[in-house]
Amino acid sequence: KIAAEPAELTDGFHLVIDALKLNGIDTIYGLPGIPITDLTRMAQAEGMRVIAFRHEQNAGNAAAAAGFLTQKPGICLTVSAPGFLNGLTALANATVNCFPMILISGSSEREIVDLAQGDYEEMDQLNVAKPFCKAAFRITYAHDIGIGIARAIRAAVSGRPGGVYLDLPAKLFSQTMEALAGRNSLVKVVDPAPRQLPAPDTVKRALDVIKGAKRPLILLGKGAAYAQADAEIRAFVEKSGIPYLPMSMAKGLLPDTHPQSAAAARSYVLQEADVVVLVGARLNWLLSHGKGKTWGADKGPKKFVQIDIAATEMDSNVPIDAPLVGDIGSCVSALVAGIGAGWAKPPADWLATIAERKDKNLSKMAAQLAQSPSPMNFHSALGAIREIVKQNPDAMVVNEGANTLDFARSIVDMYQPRKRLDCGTWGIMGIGMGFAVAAAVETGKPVIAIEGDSAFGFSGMEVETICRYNLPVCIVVFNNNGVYKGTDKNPSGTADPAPTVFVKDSRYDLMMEAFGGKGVTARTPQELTRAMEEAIASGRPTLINAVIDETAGTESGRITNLNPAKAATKK
Ligand code: FYN
Ligand code: ADP
Repeated sequence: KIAAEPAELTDGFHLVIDALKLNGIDTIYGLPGIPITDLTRMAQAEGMRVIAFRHEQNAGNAAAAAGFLTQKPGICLTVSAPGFLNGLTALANATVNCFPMILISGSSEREIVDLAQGDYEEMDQLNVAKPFCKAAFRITYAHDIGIGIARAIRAAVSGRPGGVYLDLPAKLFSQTMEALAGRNSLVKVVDPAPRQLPAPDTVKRALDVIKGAKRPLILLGKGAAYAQADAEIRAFVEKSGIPYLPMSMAKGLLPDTHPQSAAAARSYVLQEADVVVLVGARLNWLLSHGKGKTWGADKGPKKFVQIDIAATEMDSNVPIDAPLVGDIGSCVSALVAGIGAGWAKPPADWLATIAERKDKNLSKMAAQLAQSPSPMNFHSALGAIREIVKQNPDAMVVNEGANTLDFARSIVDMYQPRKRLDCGTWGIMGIGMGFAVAAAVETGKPVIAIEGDSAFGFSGMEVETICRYNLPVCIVVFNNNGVYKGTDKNPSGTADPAPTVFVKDSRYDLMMEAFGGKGVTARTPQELTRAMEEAIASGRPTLINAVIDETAGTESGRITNLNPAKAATKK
């Protein structure tokens, strides 16, 4: 008698990897540990790129940035309870920013967790995650891995993109099933983010509102950058002749040097425009909720056209006169199709006044950039970086901080779409090194991370990760000895430093040297330029400790107004 051949088996580990690969996901950002250590090893063995971090929040931020750059959900893989919670901050941030991402966490055994019997890293992760993401799922059986991952992918990228949590209990990984049945259980998601065409009457309404404008303005947000509808957006701007204002991560969608950019006349155009076309930008705090002084409340009502994939975004802060619900590519194409012969460009006096305001601000900026104080201030250091980015327009720029963020936004021009990653919708610190790693991994281009010294502290340990994977990341730390500035004193007479100051004259560059990268201290724009040129030419991980005047900088940069006033001590 001949014994039957044992059937070839697969297991939960391999089904997870195969399901991701089948859907074109080739990179995992994560941090190994119980119960997903072997998953990271096997994923690498199966040809996936596994980027292991030193803290899950940074891995999560990397996954989020990868999602923004590629339109595929970035994957963050973490261990249970504390690792999961660390990743959750990034998941929440991805959701708030509309970046597609999936946080996959190993979890402890359900029956023990649900009876609160005290498992290793016990936590009801699925329920904890729910308020912080778009959707949350748990997979209990190996044969559901295919459909579970398909569901997570579609949830992350369809409609308004965002974060998805996927809970994988430890026992799932070692479950086996026949290999053929396993293969058949996998799902390749068909058209994960279907186009959503705007209804024709909504397009007509929008065109009518725009045609009625005397002082029209287009406002491009990071949704427009995410949409990868670059040619359509350019056609809309150029054919309509309407001036445009980019939100920070929409910079470069059209080059910042474009004659129609009104970035340098921001306050003026927000106040004066009578019709505003929002393209993938929300009227949240970054846009003063669409009302008040910023929007020239005393200058008469404005009309809004809003393009967004999320219907519920309309009327969130002010009434929207012409909502255009659909994907940006389809909506903008429909508008372009309506701009035919006989389209009247915006009135010349509107364009002329914007140009005048813009020139004034540009000259003011040029004068500031022409100065070279010692020690450097934000302008002189950023002036050097501005030239480097001009010479390397395909480099990725990551930017966080308070003053370092705000000055860089207006000083460092961007020339290509999706090259700028920053603090985003929440205005958070801590995205720096996670975003920088993803920018390097996903694009292969040089990365310039412009970091406030405080901001850098949140993810600084990832310089080891950058060195380990030998990524072409050049970090410039704007070292002014503290948060906002380095001059605060402790008024109480105790020996403690003020809460806003750091160790004076810190050598952040030595952190990079510790892991084999290149560390440089730059005290002049020339030294900064030289070090950046070398970093880009060599592709070596580099950290430049840029010494900035500790008196430079203002409280909270350009958002000082958000600081609650000291009511109790007010005279
Ligand atoms: C802009 N400007 C320029 C240029 N670009 N002048 C000359 N040349 C160029 N290229 C002008 C612009 O017209 C404005 O002047 C001014 O510079 C500032 O422009 P900016 O930066 O675009 O706009 P503003 O007013 O700061 O925008 C508000 C904001 C922004 C809320 C969108 O501040 C922002 O994105 N903030 C994020 C802050 C954050 O997240 N911080 C992290 C937390 S810090 P005027 O037109 O004269 O006004 C915790 O403490
Ligand atoms: P910013 O901070 O640059 O102003 P926001 O994050 O506030 O940008 O706005 C982005 C908007 O873009 C969100 O409301 C989101 O729903 C929308 N969005 C994202 N992707 C698309 C897309 N492909 N089509 C249409 N709208 C999109």
